Amino acid sequence: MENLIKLNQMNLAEVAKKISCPTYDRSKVKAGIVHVGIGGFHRAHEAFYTDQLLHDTSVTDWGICGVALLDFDTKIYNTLKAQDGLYTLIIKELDGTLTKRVIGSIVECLYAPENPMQVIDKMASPGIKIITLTITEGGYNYNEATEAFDFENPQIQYDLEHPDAPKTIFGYLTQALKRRKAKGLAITIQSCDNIKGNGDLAKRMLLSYVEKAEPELMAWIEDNVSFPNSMVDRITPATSPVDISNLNASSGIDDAWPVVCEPFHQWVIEDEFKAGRPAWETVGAQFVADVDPYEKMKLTLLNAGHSVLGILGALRGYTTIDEAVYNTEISTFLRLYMDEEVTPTLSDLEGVDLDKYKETLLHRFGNIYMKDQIDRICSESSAKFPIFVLPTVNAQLARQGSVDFAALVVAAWAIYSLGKDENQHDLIIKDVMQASLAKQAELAKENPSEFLELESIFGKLKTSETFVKAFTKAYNSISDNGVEQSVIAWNTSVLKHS
Ligand code: CS2
Repeated sequence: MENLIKLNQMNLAEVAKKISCPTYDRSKVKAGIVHVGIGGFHRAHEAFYTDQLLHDTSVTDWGICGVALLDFDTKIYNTLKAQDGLYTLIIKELDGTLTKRVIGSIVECLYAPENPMQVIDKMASPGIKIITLTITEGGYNYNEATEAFDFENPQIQYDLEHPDAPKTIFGYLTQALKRRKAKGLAITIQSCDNIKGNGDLAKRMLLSYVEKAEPELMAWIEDNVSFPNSMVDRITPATSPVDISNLNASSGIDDAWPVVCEPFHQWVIEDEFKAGRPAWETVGAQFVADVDPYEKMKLTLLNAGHSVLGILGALRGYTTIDEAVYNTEISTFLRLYMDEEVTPTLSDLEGVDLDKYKETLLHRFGNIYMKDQIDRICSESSAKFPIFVLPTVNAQLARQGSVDFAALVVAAWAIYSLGKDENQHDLIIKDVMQASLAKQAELAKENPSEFLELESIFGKLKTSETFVKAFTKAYNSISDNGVEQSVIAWNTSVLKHS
């Protein structure tokens, strides 16, 4: 297309004639935050909140330095670098309107594989007060079976041997903290991943590594580094080529990688910041003493809800989440799962209208303009199920509540792991444990509970007779009758009693 204006700092005044842009002076904004993991979610969430803050107030010391940590992140780094950290956020409203805005809060970008020391120095510099992380659920290197840090991971072993050129977040943080200790500079490390007690886990995993790598840092970290827990929320599908071409054709700008998201956004954070923090509450974040109830609610209802729709929908041959929602049997199944199995485990949510929350979730999932990819939702399910679904199963087993709906979802995942949907089309499975999942899925054809042998996912679940029975029944039902008929049978079994 001709005459598109490239989105970058030099062209910002021209771009601003076409699309809403930052009006604050970006050249005065200094990075006070290093953020690791500059994927879509960070750019739709923390960077969005921070952009609003820079907009609405006169602060200049809370810009973001975005770090691409993995080789895999080359493309996003190159794109953001070429655009001086600028990108368009496209909010897909429920009525189909697109609200577009150029976000300016990422004022620096670094690519760790190219120059690890530059990243360590940046993390250790006095201007940086917070390091935030979106490194995915699997990124914390936690092994569900041993309930501990996974020292077997070859990358961790590499980092222990190459402290000055690490590859993992643990190597980077340890070296940065070593330098901060020498300068007496406290800091906050804030996880923004979907994990219950994300700050606590980040701390526990980091300390496990530090104890081996630099034990003399342990006491200093206890006193000088805080790890607030937080709940983060905004559905952010992967940007599609159509999103990019529509934006550029309609606005006349050339943005190589905009981000698309839903209008809803929420951020609940524990107020534990060792070196100060931005006033994110002025732009809608909530600071609370205990984030646990919010996180539990979000992970077990929203994220688990996604996995339910994703796995069942994938087997039915759907490609987007809204397709699964508009299959009323599947959405009824989801609602019953939420009501019958999740809600009884969420007893301590003071002041939250759970019914309204669940209702809102179904509307959010049903946003037909989002086209949220089922592939995205099902990817890395081996890291997601232990956080999103299995805590509900364990809590229900402990209180002798029903696990039938959860068991059907886990059974559907076992069948999904065979790699074909119900129309015999290949499924694209992206999972670091794909090989083991496929192997157990094959064995499960003979004996369904073989799938539960994957201890790093399921822990001791295979020893629960109740769960194994429910799982086997569900597995056989899906194998014999398909997802739709099974879901109908499960729904009916609850509805006829109510
Ligand atoms: C999704 C999340 O990855 C997933 O499975 O459930 O990415 C979800 O969209 C976000 O957590 C929403 O806040």
